[in-house]
This record gives sequence, structure tokens and C-alpha cells, in this order.
Amino acid sequence: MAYKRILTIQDISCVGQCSMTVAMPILSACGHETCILPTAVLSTHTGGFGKPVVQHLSVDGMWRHWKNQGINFDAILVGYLGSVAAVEMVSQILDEMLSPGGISIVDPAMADHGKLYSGFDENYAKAMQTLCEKADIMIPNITEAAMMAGMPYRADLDEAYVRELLSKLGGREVVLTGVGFAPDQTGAALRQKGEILFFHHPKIEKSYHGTGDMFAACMTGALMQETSLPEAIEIASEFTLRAIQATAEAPAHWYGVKFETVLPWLVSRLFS
Ligand code: PXL
Repeated sequence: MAYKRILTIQDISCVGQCSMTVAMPILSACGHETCILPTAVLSTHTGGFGKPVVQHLSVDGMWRHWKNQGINFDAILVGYLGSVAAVEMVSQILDEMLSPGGISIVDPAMADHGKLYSGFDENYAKAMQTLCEKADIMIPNITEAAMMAGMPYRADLDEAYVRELLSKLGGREVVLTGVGFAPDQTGAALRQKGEILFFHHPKIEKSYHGTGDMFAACMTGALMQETSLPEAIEIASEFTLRAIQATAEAPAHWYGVKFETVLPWLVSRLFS
């Protein structure tokens, strides 16, 4: 079993089961030391609780302190950041805080269902695109990929559209989420070293906040257990599907994903 030091940089949504509150337990369950840099604290996520209370945090000094102490990270996982200033800071962190051979993974976490999340604008989208292009692996959904590729968003996908999206995206390795070619299908597509691989899974009709954050954390945790990227995608896809199934059985749980009930499955999938 590998034991890596992973830094995750994203917001803390105190209620709502997404971003940091999801990434930390999942990375820990994957057997890694998990360090955090929160760029903002919100009372809830921005997806359905009304207007959250938002505090942007000035955390520039924190990573500089780590740097002075000689601390670095085997992987850095980036998600929702909340401000252009935070995106620019993270760009510097990716340059300076990875161990030799360390991996940067950026989920743009800025848009879904054809539009930007509330509070984000063109400037944020452009800054996040630059960050994604710098990362070793980016994990956009279809909306984010279409914005970054300069293509129209489509809800009904076919293979030609997905291949065109992947060919127009910059950056190195791309894990595109939410890829399905039939109403009852979802999955992912991986662009790696000029090749494209598709992963398909059954789709559950309901969609929940935080599923992208869960997927990204699980894929990162599995990858750092020295699985291949395709295998890490398989594991993260099954984990996410199982968590959505558990949530769909609990209609009052509309705001996020009941991933906790699936952590025992994840641990045994990785370690037995
Ligand atoms: O799940 C992505 C996410 C993270 N953080 C905040 C959000 C969202 C999605 O809406 O609002 C604050």
C-alpha cells in the first residue's frame, strides 16, 4: 500500500457535501495523508440553498510557510476555488510545491448543465482554463470542456462531438466526465498520449451536487495507490455510481451525495 502526501485546494462548503468535505474523507479512505488549503468558506454550496454566506480567504502566506519548511506534495488536487486571485495563487503553488515526479490534477469546478456556476464570469473561466492547461491531468465535465474548447454545449452527445471536444482542448491528459451516448448511459472519456478511451456506466436519472468532486478525489486517491489512470477512472466511476444509487433511495437528501455509506466498498476495492 502506498502512503502519499496529497494537498487538496478548494473551498469549504460547510453544509452541502461537496468540495473539501468530500475530498478529505475520500483521500483518507484511499490511504493517503491529506493536507488542505481552503480558498474560501461558504455556509453552503451555491446550488439550491439560497444565497450562501461567503468568506474568501487570504492563504498566500500559508503555502509560503510550507515552502520555507521544505514541505512538498506527491499530488495536488484542485477544485472549486472561488476567485481569480485564488486561481492565480494556485498556479504558483503547482509550480513550486510538487515533489519531483508529483502530479497535478485540476477539476475546473466552474460550470454544469450548459452554464457557469453563480458568481463566476468570463475572467474566472479564462483563468481556470489556463490552470487546467498547466495541470498534468484536467477533469472537466462536458459544459466546462465545451467552454474551454470554444464549442457549443450539447446535452445530447455522440462520439464525433466528444472526440472533437477532446481534440480542441489544450493541456496534457484529459478525463472528461458525464460522457454517455444513450439516455440510460453515462461515463467518462480519457485522452492520454494521443489516444481516446471511453468508460461507460449506467446512468441514474437524478443529478446531485458534489458528484464531480467525489469522482476527482476518488480518481486521485486511487491513482496515487499506483493504479493506472484507466483503472483509477473505473474505480472512481463505480464509487460515484454506488453513492448516487444510495442517495437516490433517500429523497430528502437532495443537496449532495451519500458517499459515506460507500467508503467501506472503496477501501475493500483498493486494499483487498
Ligand atoms: O461541487 C462543486 C462546488 C463546489 N463548491 C461550491 C459550489 C459547487 C457547485 O455548485 O457551489 C461552493
